[in-house]
Amino acid sequence: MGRPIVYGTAGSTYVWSVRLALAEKGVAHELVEVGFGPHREEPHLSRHPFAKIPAFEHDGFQLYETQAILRYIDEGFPVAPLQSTDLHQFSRMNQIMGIVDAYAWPSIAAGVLVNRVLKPRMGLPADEAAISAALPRAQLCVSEISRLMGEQPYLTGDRVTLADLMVIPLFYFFGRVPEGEAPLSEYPNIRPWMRRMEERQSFQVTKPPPV
Ligand SMILES: N[C@@H](CCC(=O)N[C@@H](CS)C(=O)NCC(=O)O)C(=O)O
Repeated sequence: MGRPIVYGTAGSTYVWSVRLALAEKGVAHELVEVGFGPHREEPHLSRHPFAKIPAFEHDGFQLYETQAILRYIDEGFPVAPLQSTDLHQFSRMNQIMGIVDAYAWPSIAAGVLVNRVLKPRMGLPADEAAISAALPRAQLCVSEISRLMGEQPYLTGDRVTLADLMVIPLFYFFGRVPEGEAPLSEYPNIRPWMRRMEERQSFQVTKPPPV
């Protein structure tokens, strides 16, 4: 089998989740740089007609949508499984992955991080109203993920699953802006879980370079 190709940029939370999954499996991959912004030009549009990142390719098989890519990686490289066979843990993982797509990414990434981090980097003003509007939902995401995790070392049990890999990039970046400081520290299980994730080799080898 050839090396998977990930199209995107290291600082994208979704791209990072895909790279984390590959690293957890010990699968080397190629990262082909496709930056932020509307990727509407070819050849990216052929890989991802919705003009987002990541796109993924393995042995000529092309795929987009992070959840689909993550499951492909876990099923395609069976070593070190990232999905539990326990029905409750498996369902909790799927629930948290759904929370990321429906609520956490739109509030934490699109609402807070894009305005607090990305726009200023591009010389654009932050939309403070958008940040304020996104914060209650971002805080709810943290509290709900904390509640679902409970006393377990990882989000759905004793082992890292795809849910942990979808959440950690968002919480890591959220922890680096003033708005994320209080919500992430409010729940006793969240910071220790983040530290556990950040200590993993997969995190260390995929961590985006500081900009
Ligand atoms: N549903 C997509 C969402 C991907 C997504 O929103 N990616 C962001 C970067 S983290 C993006 O491409 N943003 C650029 C844009 O919206 O133009 C997935 O699960 O992969």
